[in-house]
Amino acid sequence: MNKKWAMVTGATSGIGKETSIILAKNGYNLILTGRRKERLTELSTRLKKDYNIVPLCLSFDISRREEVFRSLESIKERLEDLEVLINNAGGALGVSPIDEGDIDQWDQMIDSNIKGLLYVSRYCLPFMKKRSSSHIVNIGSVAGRWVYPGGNVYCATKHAVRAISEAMRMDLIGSSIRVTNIEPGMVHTEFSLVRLGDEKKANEVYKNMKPLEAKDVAESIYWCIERPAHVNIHEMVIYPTDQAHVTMINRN
Ligand code: 8X3
Repeated sequence: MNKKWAMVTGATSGIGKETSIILAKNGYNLILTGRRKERLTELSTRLKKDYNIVPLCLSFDISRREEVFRSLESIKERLEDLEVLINNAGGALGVSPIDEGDIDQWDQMIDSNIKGLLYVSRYCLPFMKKRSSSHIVNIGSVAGRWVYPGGNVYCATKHAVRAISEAMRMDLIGSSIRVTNIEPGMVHTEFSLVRLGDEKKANEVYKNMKPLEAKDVAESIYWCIERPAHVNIHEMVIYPTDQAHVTMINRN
């Protein structure tokens, strides 16, 4: 039986949820975090039923530093065993041009996608560093490599995730911690609904094309984690076949 412990932030939906399922299926013990407590409980019940894994669930808002540290502090003995950290929480809000952007949305993206990732990593890394092997997987985006109209601040946060991933690798060399930055293109999750706040508009995004599913990305994450300890996949860009570049989509 695999006794490894993994933590997934933003486990309540999309890529985070599918990654949690794949990890549970493969015998990982899990620490799941998210804002929506009921969804964490629902997922936890499912994982117990299907895979006999009872996750440790922590409900907090990743953008609130005190909340994050208080929650992680409450399970700090468990973090001694943490081998895999999936920094998945975050998202996009809005597509306004930069001169019309909603500043609250900017703050929220910066606070979750960058600062939240840093808070969790900063707390967990000293524990992970003590292990003979461990792995941080940051969920970046193709928006962390290329910018597109209306992407402005969201793209900036994902560029930051890429920079942080590179910095982590440099600062942690010699510690046996692997760092992978996963960079998906269009994935069919709540992503567009949250970003646009409108179901009809969100459906338009994926109209007449076949996007990635969260499970496709989760399987790729799992593949990276399962490489031997001396193999570190630095970055993985995953587009759907119908998307050749951030703004080039086949809808025929
Ligand atoms: C999600 C991909 O292209 O909508 O991060 O920015 S994209």
